[in-house]
Amino acid sequence: MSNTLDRSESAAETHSVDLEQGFLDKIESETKIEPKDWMPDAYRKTLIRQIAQHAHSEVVGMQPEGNWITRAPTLHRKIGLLAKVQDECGHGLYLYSAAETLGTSREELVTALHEGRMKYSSIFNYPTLTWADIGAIGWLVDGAAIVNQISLCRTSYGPYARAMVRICKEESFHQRQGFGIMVTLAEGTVDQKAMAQDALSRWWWPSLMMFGPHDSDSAHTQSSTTWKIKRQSNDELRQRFVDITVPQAEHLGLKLPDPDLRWNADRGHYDFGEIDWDEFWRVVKGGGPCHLQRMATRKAAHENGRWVREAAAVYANKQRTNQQAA
Ligand code: BYC
Repeated sequence: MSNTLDRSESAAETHSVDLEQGFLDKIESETKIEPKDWMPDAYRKTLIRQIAQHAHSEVVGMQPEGNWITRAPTLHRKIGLLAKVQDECGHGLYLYSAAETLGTSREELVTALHEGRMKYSSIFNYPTLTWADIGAIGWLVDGAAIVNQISLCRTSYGPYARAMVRICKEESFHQRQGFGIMVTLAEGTVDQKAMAQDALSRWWWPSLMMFGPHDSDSAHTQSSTTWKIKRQSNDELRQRFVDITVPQAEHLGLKLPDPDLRWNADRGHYDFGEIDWDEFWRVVKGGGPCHLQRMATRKAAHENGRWVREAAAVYANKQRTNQQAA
């Protein structure tokens, strides 16, 4: 009896080693991992955490910009902003769907956000005080998001990688509409240029924080890199963003709020000053200036949409029953 047990335990162990090796071979050969493939629990958990956090960021990220839809300065700007905010909602939906392929549900993920068990990006905890903030968000926040997400188009999990391809196309439109607003303001009156400068000064450091802590303090980078969920580290992507954005600020004739920013010919990159990591962690842990407001608005929107979800579920059931009866 005990021999039979030993044999079946050791067969199970061999099977699990084979599965793990098969998974690692796929990662090594750049074959995407698909929902029905075997994957280690920790890989699945990391993906659910990151994809859901990303989805929550897109949805909460509608709030700071939504704040300016009724006050956009022209009809043209209003249409552009409306389309952008709608796109963010769509990104959230693709991402929740990608997370659901890992065996969780949107309801579970949304509840975790509402109960403070999941995060959204630190950047959406800052207020949008003037119209120039809409330009700065498009230029810097979507610009940072593109740098991060272009890299994620090559992530190892198929549904996430494919969602990223589509999202990146839309983000590049967002970045251009934001930069376009900044160009108009920077070339406008003295007051308009000052407004653009003020927005840049407030959004610059929070945009750098979007890339997460230094690699040395990043809890997940090592395992995520091994599994090719992350293709570049937080610091590598942050540096890339700085290198791309400094010449754009120069083109606008605006000043980045960093006295330590300078070209380093030896490194072939811009050096930049130290991020205020106390502020970063305070915001990540829920101490950001707009955190309570963002969460209250999100929960109220969810509650107000309950009847729509219920009606959609009843309708879907009715369709299913009709199809079965036919
Ligand atoms: N904010 O080990 P680390 C958009 C957390 S939306 C908050 O480096 P990881 C847009 C991190 O979760 C774009 N938390 O983590 C929408 C972890 O805590 P937990 C949003 C942060 O995952 C509307 C801890 O700190 N983009 O584009 O390896 C309008 C340690 O960090 C942040 C994405 O979500 C942060 N900034 O790397 C306009 C991209 N940074 O979970 C635009 C997808 C770190 O252990 N996500 N934390 O409790 C990623 O690429 C990665 O998750 C990160 C962090 C690079 C952000």
